[in-house]
Amino acid sequence: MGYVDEVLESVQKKNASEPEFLQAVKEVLDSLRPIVDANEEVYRKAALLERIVEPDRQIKFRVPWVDDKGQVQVNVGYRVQFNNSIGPYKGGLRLHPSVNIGIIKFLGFEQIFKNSLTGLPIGGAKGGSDFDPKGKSDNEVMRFCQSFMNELYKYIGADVDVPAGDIGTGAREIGYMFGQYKKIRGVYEGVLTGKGLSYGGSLVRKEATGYGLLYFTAEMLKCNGKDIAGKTVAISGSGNVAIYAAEKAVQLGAKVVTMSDSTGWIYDAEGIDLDAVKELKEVRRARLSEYRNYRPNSEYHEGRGVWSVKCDIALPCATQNELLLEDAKMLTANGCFAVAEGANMPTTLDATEYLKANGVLFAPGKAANAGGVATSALEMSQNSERLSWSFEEVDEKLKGIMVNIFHNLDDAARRYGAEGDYVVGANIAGFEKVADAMLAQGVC
Ligand code: NDP
Ligand code: 2IT
Repeated sequence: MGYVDEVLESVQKKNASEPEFLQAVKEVLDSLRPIVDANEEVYRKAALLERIVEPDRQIKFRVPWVDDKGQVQVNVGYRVQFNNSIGPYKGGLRLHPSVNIGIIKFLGFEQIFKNSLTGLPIGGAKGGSDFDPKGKSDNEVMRFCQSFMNELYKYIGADVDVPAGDIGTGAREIGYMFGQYKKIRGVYEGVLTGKGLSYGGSLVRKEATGYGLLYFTAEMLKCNGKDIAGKTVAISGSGNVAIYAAEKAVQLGAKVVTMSDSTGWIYDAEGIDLDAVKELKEVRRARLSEYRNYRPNSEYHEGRGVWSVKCDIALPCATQNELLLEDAKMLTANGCFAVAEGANMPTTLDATEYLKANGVLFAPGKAANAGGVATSALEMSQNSERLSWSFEEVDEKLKGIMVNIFHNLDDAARRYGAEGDYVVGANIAGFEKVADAMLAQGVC
């Protein structure tokens, strides 16, 4: 049995109850086969693959907090510090009832390669809790965040581990967590990114993942003789990533016709009214079903279905495994020619294979959505030098990083005989730097 298959078998045995983690590891290791074959002796001796699939540490803790009725509630908190070979641990905090250790491990594992692709010195980590911010008052969210930080502060720091936002964690939650960290440690440092602009946040961080996704997609299209202007785009999700992906798509001349939340999806043939979505989601924290109050000619559908509409480009920006094989078939049949992942692992493995086999340009999340964490790293730089850069400066850097990522993975795919396979390219390009650093640093 080859080295990759041996490690895959062992990972499957040890993590049988963590399907999302197994899915992420399988996708990465399968596509690393050409580089592993070329370096098998060195990697085997150093147990490089066995080490890269095992987190440095997994932290799990109780998060008790008091709700508005005076009742004590208990949630579980996690931080998985996966790999710090190329820089301090870095990755978001997800607050969603579906959070468990397997989901945090898959996200932390993906983050290693994504962070490496940015070209910036950041290692891979992820954390979060099964706390559900939906329907909670600001005071309840604050008490939860303070309790979460009462434990997390022990394990993080500006040069150690720098968390940020993810599903359910936005500027409000980061603010409460930053306040509590500062109160406990008495240190004013860039321990979190995605901070408010008045206390060390970076311009463009809010927009960065969505904007970066479009910068990447535009470059991918350009290098394949296509243009984003005039195209119809289907987007899923209506959170941070989806909203700013839609904004940049429109700025680049495309028309966005769908968005979704966990309850249903909207179709607006004339193009989504983003001001309405921002007001619904960023201000009122309401359901997308209310969009029809703003745009009576639009459609609202309960449940799934966002990938059933006719579009040229699909941008899944909600959550993992939201684009299934049947969706890939519908998209292809309807003439969609590019799928770029704004979310982490939104496309199932069989759907990815189908899209690639049918000539759809496919941009994997660890490359296409890296603009968020890249701009977080720019926030860390600004915090370190105690300066703030202008919107234009950060946006220009973000654009340069996304264009570079595309060319690095395009080159890596070519070097290993997989031209046009951006999954293989992203995994190999992300892995190369981490592998090199791990080998150089000895057994640790
Ligand atoms: P938000 O919480 O801002 O928005 C999430 C959106 O996805 C909401 O519309 C939400 O609907 C929907 N959603 C979440 N879970 C589900 C589910 N189980 N089923 C259906 N819809 C769901 O999160 P973000 O926009 O920040 O994150 C979206 C994705 O992008 C995630 O995969 C995240 O890991 C990834 N990502 C985020 C980055 C960032 O900088 N924020 C960076 C890189 C990747 P509802 O409100 O109804 O729950
Ligand atoms: O998945 C991701 O890259 C994020 N949620 C952003 C992480 C970060 O540290 O900015």
